[in-house]
Amino acid sequence: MITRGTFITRISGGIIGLSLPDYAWPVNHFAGNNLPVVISTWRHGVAANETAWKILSDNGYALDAVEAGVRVSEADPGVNSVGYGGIPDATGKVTLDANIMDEKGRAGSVSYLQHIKHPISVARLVMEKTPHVMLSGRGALKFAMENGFNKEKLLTNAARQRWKRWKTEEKVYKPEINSENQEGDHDTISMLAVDSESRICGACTTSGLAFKMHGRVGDSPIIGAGLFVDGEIGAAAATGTGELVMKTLGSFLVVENMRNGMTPFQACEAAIIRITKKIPDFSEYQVGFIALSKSGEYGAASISPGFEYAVATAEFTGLKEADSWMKAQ
Ligand code: SD4
Repeated sequence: MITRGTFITRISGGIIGLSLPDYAWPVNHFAGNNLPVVISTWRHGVAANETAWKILSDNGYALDAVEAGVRVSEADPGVNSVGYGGIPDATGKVTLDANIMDEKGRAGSVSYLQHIKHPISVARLVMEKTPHVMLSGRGALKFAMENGFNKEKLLTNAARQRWKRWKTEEKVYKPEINSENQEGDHDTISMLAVDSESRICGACTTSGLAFKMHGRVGDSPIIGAGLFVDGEIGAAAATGTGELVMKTLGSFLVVENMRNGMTPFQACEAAIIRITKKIPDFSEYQVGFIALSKSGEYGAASISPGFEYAVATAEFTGLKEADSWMKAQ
């Protein structure tokens, strides 16, 4: 377990010196001995990683791996903040955000997309087939349908029941998604992978915060907020209350921290510290970052305890819990 002292000392060492710290990492820093590596957010990341790993271990491309991986969560009605089965907004509509980036810095995203089960694949097409980075709302839907995607009903009975209960019992939008009171409402999947040829890519897909205001778009489709990849350095992605991540451009910050010499774990911690400095009521929210370097080192950090992330490497497959700012206090 880390203490407040070590948490802050490590960060200030990195910020002041902008160089690697001169001590061994006791916890939560994982060296990349072998490529490939894939990491993703939350418990459902284990199944998603499994699909990604099949591609990676067959010397496949990291971009194919992250797309195929997060599609597992998008299709799973039990994952209630992603794709099919996602909890709707305050008006009962399932609206989706997704973002994908490759090792060359190319990016594609969709926001406020309805009726399409796999927004990540639409985002990839935006990246590969258009001169743009982001398509939104009806335009994104039209683009998807022109490219062979079918309109589907994404609101499951279970999600509809949750929404009905929320409408009658709670009515007001409460963006509190701390791990203690989450009720499973925050399980966006963000996935980062580096393949055996050192190509690093990332994907992020979500139905956003449960019962959000109609029209609300979160951090997940915003390049540099929910996801950022720099093929020379590494990649980072976020989960949690997107408003905090957007206001601090969290994933970009994590990658820049790595560029300046921090390890992935230290870079995530520094981005969490930035949130605690800039956002007065940060402790009411959960945010988690995962990061992966081009050489396969990885790490994660969060505001509150309880943020788990899934890892698949040749040596380890399973879940790890990120160090949290709250626990370190
Ligand atoms: C959002 N960041 O829309 C997403 C939600 C999320 O885990 O990640 N939940 O703000």
